Amino acid sequence: MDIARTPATPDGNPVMADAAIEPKAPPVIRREDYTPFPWLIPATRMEFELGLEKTRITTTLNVERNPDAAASPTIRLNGDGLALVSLACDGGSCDGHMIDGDDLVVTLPGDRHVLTIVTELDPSDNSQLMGLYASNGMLCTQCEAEGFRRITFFPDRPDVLSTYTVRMRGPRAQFPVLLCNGNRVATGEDGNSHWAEWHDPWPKPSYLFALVAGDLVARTDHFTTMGGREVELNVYVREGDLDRTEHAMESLKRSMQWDEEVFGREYDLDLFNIVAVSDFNMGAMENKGLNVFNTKYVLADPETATDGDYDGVEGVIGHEYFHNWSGNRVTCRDWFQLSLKEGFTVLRDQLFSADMGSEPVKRIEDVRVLRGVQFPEDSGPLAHPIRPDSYREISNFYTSTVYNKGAEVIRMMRTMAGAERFRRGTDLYFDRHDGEAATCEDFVAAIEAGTGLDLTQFRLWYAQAGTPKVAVTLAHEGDTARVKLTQTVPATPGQGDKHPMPIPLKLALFDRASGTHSGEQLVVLDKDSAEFTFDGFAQRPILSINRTFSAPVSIDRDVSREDLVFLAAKDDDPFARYEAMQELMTGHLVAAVSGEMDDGEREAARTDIAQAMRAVIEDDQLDDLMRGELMVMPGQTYVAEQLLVADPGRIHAEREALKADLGTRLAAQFEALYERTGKVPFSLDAQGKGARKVKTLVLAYAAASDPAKAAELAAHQYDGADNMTDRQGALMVLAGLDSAARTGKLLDFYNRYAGNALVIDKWFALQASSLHPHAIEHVKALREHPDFTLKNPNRVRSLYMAFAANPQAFHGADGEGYRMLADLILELDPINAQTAARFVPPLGRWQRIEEGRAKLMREALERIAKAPKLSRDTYEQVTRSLG
Ligand code: 0A1
Ligand code: ZN
Repeated sequence: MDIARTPATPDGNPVMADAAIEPKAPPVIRREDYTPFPWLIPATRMEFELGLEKTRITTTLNVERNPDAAASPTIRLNGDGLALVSLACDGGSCDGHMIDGDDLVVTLPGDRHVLTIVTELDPSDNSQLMGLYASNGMLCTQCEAEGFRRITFFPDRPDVLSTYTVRMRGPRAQFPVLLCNGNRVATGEDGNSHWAEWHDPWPKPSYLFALVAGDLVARTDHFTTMGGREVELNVYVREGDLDRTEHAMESLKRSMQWDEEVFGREYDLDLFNIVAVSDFNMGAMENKGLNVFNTKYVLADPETATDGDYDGVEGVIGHEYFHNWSGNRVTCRDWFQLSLKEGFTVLRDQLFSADMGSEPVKRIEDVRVLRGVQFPEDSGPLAHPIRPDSYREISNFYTSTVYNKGAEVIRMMRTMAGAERFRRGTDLYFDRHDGEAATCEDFVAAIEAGTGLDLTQFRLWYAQAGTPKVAVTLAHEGDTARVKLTQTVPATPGQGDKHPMPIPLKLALFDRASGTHSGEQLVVLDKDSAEFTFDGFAQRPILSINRTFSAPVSIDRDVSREDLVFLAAKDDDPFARYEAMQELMTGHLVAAVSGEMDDGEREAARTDIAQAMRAVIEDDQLDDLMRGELMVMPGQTYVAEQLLVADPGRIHAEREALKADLGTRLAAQFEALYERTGKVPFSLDAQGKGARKVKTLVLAYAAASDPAKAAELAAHQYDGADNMTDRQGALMVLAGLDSAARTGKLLDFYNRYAGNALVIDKWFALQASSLHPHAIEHVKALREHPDFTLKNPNRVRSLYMAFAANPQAFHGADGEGYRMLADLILELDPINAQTAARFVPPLGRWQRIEEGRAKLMREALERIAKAPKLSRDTYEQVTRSLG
């Protein structure tokens, strides 16, 4: 991928480089420049002559003028690195055509034409994994966002919908399975070759196109929809993986059922195929009727997958399936509207997973991701609204902001309307826009009309970036409590001045004497500041606020440790209990790191935290899954986020010190807990999962307080494990300790699972994320390991994402970690630009890190920026990160 090419704006016209930008800067695409495409493509026919090294594609486009767009004498067909073999118009030569940058521009005199385009590719040479590529001997495609233009010339934008008929032909022995979108309508044999023709009756944008050819086997099942349609379901994998597909298939059937029950959405084809591929840039892709998945989100059995992996498979299968309506039947007008499908679909998958398991635990997990990943994004140089205003490379906007904050924004509408009224809104949205390419505004307007809410001011959530901060004070006088709320929306790049947003906050006031409250209320803070009054409190009540995390804001409340201890033990909202525990620990860590604490204060805080943790351990009303959440310490990034400028080394040290202190104070309680949970037999239900979660947490505390004992317990847990969760948990703890068992167990793990790529990924990741003081040296050695390759995104992520998230290793004061990441980015960029660019954000945190390290982080970014040739992806991320 070369940045020198000239992409098209959403209106299909070439972009002139902004003179103010240095010459190598790729152009900026702006949301406000949208214009409809001048042509419609009612039908597309494609013929593929398949080969790993040479694939020839003949594409026939029926084009006609778009009556709703300004007329144009030409049609611009996007291409990306394509060689045009031949072009015909209406069966003969064209009046005129030219190659402009990577695009093909054809002069079309009439109102209707047929264009025939032949292109030729080498899929085995496609390491970007966009377009048509080879993976493990099979051929597959990835077209979102702009990959279709690497297959053929086409108006590669989501508002051009076409009906596709595809014939694919290839050697039978090499590609016994031939798959595409829609239904298989014909097949045939031809000597050693065979072919299949597929027709997708649903008009779709090019980003939903998919094709797969390979030697695959399938788990097959069926689902009968609520309207009585019999759907054949297949999960395709490589031969040896079939016995690890049961969970994926069950998750698919549950997703189909759930979407009918909760959103009234029914599947619309007779076939639904999932294919697992091992080389994939993201998690999975919702191509119409043919979802392509990273193997990580398909394959699972107890021996090789953790409980987290099981949940991941269920969640991602649900996510891709739900896109069939939120994304495919109603798609996006342009890529600025990405959150229209992604925010909504993430919310749908979150609600699904909550219904399949524990609702509060799922909520806590989702908030942890939001605060650990999205909040830092929102407070850094890459901050952008959930509906961005501009981009240079759209792949850089598949972000936690668009996905996770996007989901939170829609969740707030649901909270304000209530689930039932919200459903009326989504029904109306699907009715109004079925078959269309819609905008975020269309979605909000439908929710507004369906629910009766006035969302005028709420629309600011789509336009303004930055995490709002809400300061909360509680005053008490007579028998009245007054809660004062004040919001500030921080300035973000390109957005200096912010307006107040409507912030729905669920709250409850606990009576100090009875320890109960008289009902939860929803207040909406829609001004800079507002006061809410509550009567009937003889004593100052205890405030529980932002219950269930009703708004994606950070709360700055004036609360005593004593009240937090109360809430951690007694709040009837499980999320609020979790929050109180987190706040107790975060408050202490922030004060300790800031040096605002004397020994007496430190002792008092630690005593309170231990008391709260002890209550959690001993509360027999809690299930272990929830207990585990209450025992988790706040993450390093989350603590850093509370500080204007952080010293990663100090945060790490204080965090480990608190862990050790709790491990010591609660040694007896932890031991009893470990013993009880150790007796719970393996099962995939909540009891089994909860026991495993708690067990490994206890080991992690012990590793800080009593490393020798932790090493012994972990080695024992490792040896006796009958599942991956226990085995990986034990090995994670061992990997961080300088114990004799460390090397032996790491070696055992490697030998035991050699050849299983997903498990070997874990082996890389747990060493790269370990607390071991020499973790950085281990990462260097692993980079040279024969199993490491830059060609496989899962492998690269398993080593380097884990490393970049390891505070001690990555943030060493000498800057070696930053240099290593910069080296990786430079080396990976020409191979896989999309994946390379995803490693830039950890370096972009420099503004929030102490001076010495900040300088070294900037140097690393500057070195990348100076590279003579950078992809558009990495160029954009690096320049934005430098600020
Ligand atoms: N729409 C997919 C995400 C996705 C985006 C780009 C890709 O290209 C490499 C792949 C997948 C989803 O939300 O699941
Ligand atoms: Zn998605």
